[in-house]
Amino acid sequence: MKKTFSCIDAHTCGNPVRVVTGGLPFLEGENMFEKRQFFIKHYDWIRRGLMFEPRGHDMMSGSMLYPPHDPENDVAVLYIETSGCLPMCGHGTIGTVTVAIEEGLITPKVPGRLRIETPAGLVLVSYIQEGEKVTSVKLTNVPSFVIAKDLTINSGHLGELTFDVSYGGNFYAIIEPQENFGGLQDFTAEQLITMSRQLRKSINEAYEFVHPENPRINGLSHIQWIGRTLDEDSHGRNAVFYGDKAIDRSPCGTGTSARMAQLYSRGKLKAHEPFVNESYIGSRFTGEIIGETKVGDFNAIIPSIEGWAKITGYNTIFLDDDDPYVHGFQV
Ligand code: PYC
Repeated sequence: MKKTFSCIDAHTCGNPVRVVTGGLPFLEGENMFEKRQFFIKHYDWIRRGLMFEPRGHDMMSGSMLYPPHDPENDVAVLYIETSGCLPMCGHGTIGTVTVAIEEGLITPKVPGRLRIETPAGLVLVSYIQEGEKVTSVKLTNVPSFVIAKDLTINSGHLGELTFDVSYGGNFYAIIEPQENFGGLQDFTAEQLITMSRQLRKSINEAYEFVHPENPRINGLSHIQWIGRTLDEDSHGRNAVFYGDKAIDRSPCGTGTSARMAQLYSRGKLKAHEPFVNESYIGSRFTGEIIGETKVGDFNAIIPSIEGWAKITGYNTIFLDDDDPYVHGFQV
């Protein structure tokens, strides 16, 4: 059997976003979180086929658009990537909005604004369109909060490390420069990947992280290494590890949200101050704390993230059962 998927490929500040526009499966569920569970149970082969080699690569990520459940909203999004289906993805949202508006996939109820249902909750977006191009997308992310501070772990490669864990749509261990770690600038992407994989495993063995309002969001999935900025006008720089072999080429929307929540909780970032965050390759998002709230007993921020994306082309992809690698592979 051969299945055909129409895709529009794009990148957000360097990180790929493959928006699947044709061949989407019907998903059961009352909201995007339930639909995500249904997709994982019945259709994960689509994700693997479209994200893994030979049709994708270690950094590949993407999205699928569905009708909203609440008629007040414009669209619902399922995120897919090499590690699974993230509850929320910032760079994925910026890329998806750029593709959806430039290609006319959705008609916003209010031009320049979108209300997007994601598995992690409602995400509000504003965008700037100049002619046919979307030049900037700003999203209000889900409430972000620090769940644990000053934890320690024997990291294997670097010895003992101290870190905070913060939620920005995914759980992040944030490793700031310290005695055994001088900053991400001292390491190649390859080295960061090797260290992160072991570190994530050790942290998940030693600690448990559960979202206080949705226990099905749990476990540390991402490591965020902090380091010196490339541009003196920037306020931060990260290298975000996700999946098994990926270092985000963008500054990572959920990662930047988690980082702002951490800086805020440590009194190092105030509400309404711009936070220009660089990625491993030097591309930039501008974050801002636009409000404060509570998640369970935790003090949380409402972060906004602004960035840009570019469409790279159209892609018609076959998943054909006569191909031994129809569902992809990882090496
Ligand atoms: O931008 O939130 C993000 C993201 C998550 C994983 C890769 N990018």
